[in-house]
Amino acid sequence: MREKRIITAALTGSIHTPSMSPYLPITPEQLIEEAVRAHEAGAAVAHVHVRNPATGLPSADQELFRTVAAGIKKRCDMVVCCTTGGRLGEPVENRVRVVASLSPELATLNAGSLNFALFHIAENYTEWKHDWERNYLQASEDFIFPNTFLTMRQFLERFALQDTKPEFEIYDFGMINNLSFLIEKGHVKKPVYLQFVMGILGGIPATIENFVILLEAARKAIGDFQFSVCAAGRTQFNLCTTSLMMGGHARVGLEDNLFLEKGRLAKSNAEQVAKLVRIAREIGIEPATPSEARRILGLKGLDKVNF
Ligand code: KMH
Ligand code: ZN
Repeated sequence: MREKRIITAALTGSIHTPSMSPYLPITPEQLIEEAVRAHEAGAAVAHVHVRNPATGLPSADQELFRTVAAGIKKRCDMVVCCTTGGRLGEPVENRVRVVASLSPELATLNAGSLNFALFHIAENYTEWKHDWERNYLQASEDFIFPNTFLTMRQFLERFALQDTKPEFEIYDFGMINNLSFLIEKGHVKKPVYLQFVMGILGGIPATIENFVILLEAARKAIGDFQFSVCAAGRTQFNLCTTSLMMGGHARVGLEDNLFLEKGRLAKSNAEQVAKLVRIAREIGIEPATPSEARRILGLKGLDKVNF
């Protein structure tokens, strides 16, 4: 039997802006459609951010989250993984609200603070569809993504109340220590699920060498765990393939990379999922179904969400 691995589709995120690709999903209808197509291509998990449907500005609106999560649930049994990273500058309290309101099976928990810089991406574009886009990106030159120990502890308390599993986003080495501390103090139950987020300016560069060392450091500090990787931009498929080869899961999607290959925009999240599934099958790996993903990650089940 082939090994089963979880593919996550990060549908839209809060980094890319509408001017960068006509294929970036914005409205709830587009997000739902993208999730369903990604599922058909082999993704078991949809990582969900929402955007203002009129402007594309990343949003923390609970009704938008509910519409998207419920719309996905109506059409397929994917695991919905809600963001608590939100968008640049969103108050911490707003970011975590989605856990209490939707009680998802899985949600991100960013495992430390970092400079989270996107201003350099703005240099590649000259024409903007919306007024907010350029300023949003440029403001990140002076932005710290805040995830203090207090924030992490408070987020974990909310997650525990809902039995929502945290997906720990690890952007650099120090965050492994943060997580190990939270486990030691009893704030986090094992087994944990780690998402290595590589290639953000402010975090660790997305190289295979760095990934191997990160993984080794995490094993020393935490022991056994489930892990996945996502990588910004053109390193996406190299790192995802490496993760599959090293026993991990992988996340693709337009949140992390707008391209399918150099110079060719991905026309959908599903195109990226399908590419990773082709690679996976070549090396004897089969994408996990949502039920298999639930078993692998130990999730509470789709009947226990509130959407
Ligand atoms: N787009 C970054 C904020 C999250 O959503 O919480 C990485 C991320 C984290 O996916
Ligand atoms: Zn995200």
